[in-house]
Amino acid sequence: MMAEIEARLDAGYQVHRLFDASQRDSVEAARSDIRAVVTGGGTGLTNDWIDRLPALGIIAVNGVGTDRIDLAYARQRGVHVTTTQGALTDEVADMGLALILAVLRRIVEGDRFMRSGRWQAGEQFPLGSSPRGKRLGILGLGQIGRALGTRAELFGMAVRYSNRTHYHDVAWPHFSDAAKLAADSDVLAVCVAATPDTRRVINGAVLKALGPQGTLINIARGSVVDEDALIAALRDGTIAAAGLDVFENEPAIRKDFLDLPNVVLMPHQASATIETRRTMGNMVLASLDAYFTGKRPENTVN
Ligand code: 8YV
Repeated sequence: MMAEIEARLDAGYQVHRLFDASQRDSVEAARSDIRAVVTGGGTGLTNDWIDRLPALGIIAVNGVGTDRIDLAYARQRGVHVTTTQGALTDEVADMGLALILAVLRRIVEGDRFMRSGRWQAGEQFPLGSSPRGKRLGILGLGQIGRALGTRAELFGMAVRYSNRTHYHDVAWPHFSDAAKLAADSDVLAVCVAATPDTRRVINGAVLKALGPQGTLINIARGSVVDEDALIAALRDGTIAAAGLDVFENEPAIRKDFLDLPNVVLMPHQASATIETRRTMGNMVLASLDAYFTGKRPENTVN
């Protein structure tokens, strides 16, 4: 979290940092008194930890993903789980669009080209491709998927989506599954929540359906994509390119990604702007404040 948010946490609470190995002993000593945990969406809290904290009453997630928390178990234990729902929608959608443009317009490749002196040496840079007229398939039409679709339309993209619920308040065509959506998309953007149902839903068959001109964008979670299949598809031309903000085993990502020229990589930064992280931090503080003053935190999701 931002230093200013951590400072406010420290001012209001006695904080033990579970991620800091040097605090292991003090965390252990305080374990039975710990009443709240603050964590990230991609980090969560295991049931083992929930069991090890008998006084726990709230897990405040600095994010919207709850895939690393067993919500039902927390509920059964009487533990509120809160998120920063709504706060990061625009930021994450912006990252989706940024990755689309970065791939189509070869932004990162251009930067590498310049730095290696190839432009100066008279070499031609390859043409990019236009978003206009391209079909954008959105897997998961939640708040973020919708915000990405709205942006993409402004860039002339033709939006379609696949989602468990078929929404009638959007004019975008609905597809019943990821493979059908991929087959009718030039760019496939993964915006779906990570659940057991969506685990590795982007598999070899979906990538094959996306095809050799296709681009995969992932701003959701690494677990939604079969990374072996993705690496193979990027390597053998089954798909053209990818823009990825999330990975299965963050931050220890597969080294293969680093060797692939046709992928743009970001270190899980979609919500990471000063403004949005400040809003998120304030929401975490508000959830803690509500809990510790005996109110039901507003953004409880379980
Ligand atoms: C954050 C996220 O990067 O909201 C989520 O689920 O993954 C991201 O917004 C993460 O929560 C870090 O705190």
